[in-house]
Amino acid sequence: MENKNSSESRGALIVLEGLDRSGKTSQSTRLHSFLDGLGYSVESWRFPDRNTGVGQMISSYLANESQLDDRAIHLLFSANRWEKRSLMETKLRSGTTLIVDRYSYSGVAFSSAKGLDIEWCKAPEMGLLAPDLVLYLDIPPERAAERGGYGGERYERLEFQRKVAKSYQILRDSSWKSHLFLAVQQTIDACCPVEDVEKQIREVVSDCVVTCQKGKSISQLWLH
Ligand code: DGP
Repeated sequence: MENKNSSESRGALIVLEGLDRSGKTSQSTRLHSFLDGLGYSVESWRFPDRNTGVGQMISSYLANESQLDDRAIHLLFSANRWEKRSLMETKLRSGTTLIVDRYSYSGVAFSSAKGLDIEWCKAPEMGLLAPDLVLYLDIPPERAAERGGYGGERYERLEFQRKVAKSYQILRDSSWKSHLFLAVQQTIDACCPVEDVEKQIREVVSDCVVTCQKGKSISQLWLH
């Protein structure tokens, strides 16, 4: 988006990223209650959104009920985000803060962990809304695997999660830094007790929400 409505008060787009079992879902819930308690309009979203037709194809792939080419599933995950883009923008402009459990960074990290070229993986994500804050819940793959075990979906294997962790690291080293002016990226040590992680998250999120409420333009992902 250009600079129109640049000073308009709006909700913040906050993304939580990390390996499977890094604690994103519990922290999203806690953050939601915190912001709600402060009187903000807030919604919790997650990707993949398994409720849409595309989401159901993704869900069946993750459950190993269907087989798809690596590039085809990559594009489906991306399409699943594109089909929610317009609603996402409407919500933000109406003042609702969105806490989003996984976004384009998962898209790139998981697919590039399979060996797909990182730039190829980023391409279909270009033009989606850029988050105002990306929180990476940092946890070693081995620690994540110890947390009550994996649920048995396609990617929930230690060896693969190690590759995903490396991909996230590459993204954080290059791509994330290159758009730091669009989104603040924070790495949160997810090995700490859950209350400590929650406290760290509250601190950075509060600043971000206030900034967006005062007025901040909405940017697009990876177009610069
Ligand atoms: P979740 O519902 O957060 O447990 O995610 C389901 C699985 O799908 C999880 O292993 C992470 C993976 N995943 C999430 N988003 C994407 C994506 O855009 N692309 C790929 N390849 N995998 C993804």
